[in-house]
Amino acid sequence: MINYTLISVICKYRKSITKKERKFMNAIADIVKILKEEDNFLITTHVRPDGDCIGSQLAMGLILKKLRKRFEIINPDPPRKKFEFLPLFDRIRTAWQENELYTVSIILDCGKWVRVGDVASIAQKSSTVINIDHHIDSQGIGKFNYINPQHSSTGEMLFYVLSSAGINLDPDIATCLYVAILSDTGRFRYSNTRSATLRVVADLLDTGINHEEIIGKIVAMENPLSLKLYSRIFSTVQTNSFNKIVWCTLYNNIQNDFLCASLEVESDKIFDELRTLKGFDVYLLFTELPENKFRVSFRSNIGIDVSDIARLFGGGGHAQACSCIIEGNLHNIQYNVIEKVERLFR
Ligand SMILES: [Mn+2]
Repeated sequence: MINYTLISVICKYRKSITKKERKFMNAIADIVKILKEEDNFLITTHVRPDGDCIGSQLAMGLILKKLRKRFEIINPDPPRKKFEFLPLFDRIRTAWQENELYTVSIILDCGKWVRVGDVASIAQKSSTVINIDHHIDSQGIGKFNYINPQHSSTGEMLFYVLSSAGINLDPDIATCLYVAILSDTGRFRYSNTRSATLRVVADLLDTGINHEEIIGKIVAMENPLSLKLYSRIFSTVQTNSFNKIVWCTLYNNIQNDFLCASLEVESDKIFDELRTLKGFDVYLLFTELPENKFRVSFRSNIGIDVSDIARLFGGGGHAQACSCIIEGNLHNIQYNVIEKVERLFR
């Protein structure tokens, strides 16, 4: 049985642990105690769930299943169809009754009630709330919080939780955690990929899961029209005057032209391509929303924190990946946002 607890990973290279690391280990121990002692759990996550949300939730579901606990997975928004190969995927609900009551609510990959969307109203009724998250602006909304922005993903954090609980890592759980980590590290290309991340990943692969097959399912495009859609989006590419900031705009008319094919636009796919441009450090996507609003998604290279700008406009997220929604005219929004980003280079 693989048993890498947080302490065994740290102490592989150091004799002693820091006060902060001790705090994390205590947090994990408290959460494990609740998982083992309580019953009737709600597992939820943030709006517009990504691969880390879904992978982490399903892994948590599998952990609770092994502990013979009752649980429900309820999300504010539906998961992407590409994750349907994951175990327990069919258990994800996006509809609920307001009178549903759970003893313990587990909020994963999200550290703010507003980000839990409408599910917050049932989650807040639980007598115990557990919050596991790695976002830098996490508020620790639970009675029990395991919040550590040093980790690549919530999936990576759950590895330590299940390890501490003495739960056997099996291929099903490993697949879910692998998808979670793959998603948040951009398949190990982002700066949040640390040695500890890869050590966890090595253990996941040791369960016999197929790396190539899983990656294939994550990056797959099911419809050839998707390529046309992405090429339309890439045709909007613009750069700032000193070539450090590059952005695309997803106009409503592009989205409408492909409505009948019900294609999903994944911002990560757009950023994957933008990031291949040499010399640039900040990547933006402006998505036109109803009611004269635009979502601005930010990505940046290590050393450039764009999250303050997202927060300035009422959004949030990580230093290198965040977003906000701004109302108004696209030209003004782009001018304002790019002017703020350019200041980071002065
Ligand atoms: Mn995450």
